[in-house]
Amino acid sequence: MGPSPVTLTRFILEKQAAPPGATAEFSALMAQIGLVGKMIAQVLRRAGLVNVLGVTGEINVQGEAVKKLDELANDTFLKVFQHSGLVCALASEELEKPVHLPENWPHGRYILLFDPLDGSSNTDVNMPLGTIVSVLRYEGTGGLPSEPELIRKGTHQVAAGYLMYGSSTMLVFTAGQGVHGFTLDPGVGEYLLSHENIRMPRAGKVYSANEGNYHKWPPGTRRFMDYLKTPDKATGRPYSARYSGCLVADVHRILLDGGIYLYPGETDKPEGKLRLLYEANPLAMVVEQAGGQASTGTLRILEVEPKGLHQRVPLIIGSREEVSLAEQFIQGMK
Ligand code: AHM
Ligand code: MG
Repeated sequence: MGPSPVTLTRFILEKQAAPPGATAEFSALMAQIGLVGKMIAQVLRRAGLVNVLGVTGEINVQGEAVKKLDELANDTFLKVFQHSGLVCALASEELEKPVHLPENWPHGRYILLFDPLDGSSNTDVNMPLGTIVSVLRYEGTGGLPSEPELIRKGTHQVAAGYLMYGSSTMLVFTAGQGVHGFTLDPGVGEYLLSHENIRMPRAGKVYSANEGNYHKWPPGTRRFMDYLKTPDKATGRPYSARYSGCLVADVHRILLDGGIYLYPGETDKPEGKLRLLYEANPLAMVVEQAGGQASTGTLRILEVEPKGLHQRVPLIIGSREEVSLAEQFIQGMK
């Protein structure tokens, strides 16, 4: 018989893998995030059978067509958290404004900023999807946080993580003491520790980017891409291309195997596509905690001063060597 399985809750309680001074509360929060993941995964497994594919007909705050599954994932978050007594504010990619939690409802100190369903273009084609969560703690006295109080630099996150709906469902998170991965065992309905203390390789052999946009990229970004593809035995080039259309899945591969993911700024759209507060910041915290790096090309992601809830940012994330090299190309030093 092997060692007894370690559940998410047991791990957080025993290893103190929580922000300082908050073990029990944080373990309850993570269990509820896990529950959201189980509920979304349950629907995704049967998606082609239960009329949840396609669009709702709505356009969201980002100007994107809302998929039925985007709406369903967002509603799942709200159902699980609104009355949980664990949070004092919720904000989502799918909602223009933070969710209003009436004063007379139970509240906790946590603020969750989330992308309920990442990789929405994959919904109807049975490809990987994810959920991304950024966790802040409200330190204000009295009342509930106002919208500007949710718009904090990434360095203020107390925890961050993602769920990945791939061939297995996984929950990967950090509370500032390393990155830990759990795999959902559907038979027992529990997340079991499968990847303790993930460390990213210093360099990898994979790049992940939507190269269809190559001609929209500024010259430094194009030169970096050309470099990755130029054969050179000494440095092990060319790199292999892997791009799923789901940020979580692409970053997950890189977290485990090394390499670089880029959604850079474009000449006519320097802010890029991805959102700072609930996509770039949480993944940057995870990747940094595993020994990697995340940059806009000129600035550490976690140091970007946010101005709005749905602000976009160029994202270059992955192993230290490739991200540093990308910065040198983008800044014109190479
Ligand atoms: P979404 O949150 O609306 O799904 O958008 C984010 C997604 C990322 O998961 C993915 O890496 C990227 O957008 C794909 O964009 P593109 O189709 O332009 O390559
Ligand atoms: Mg997304």
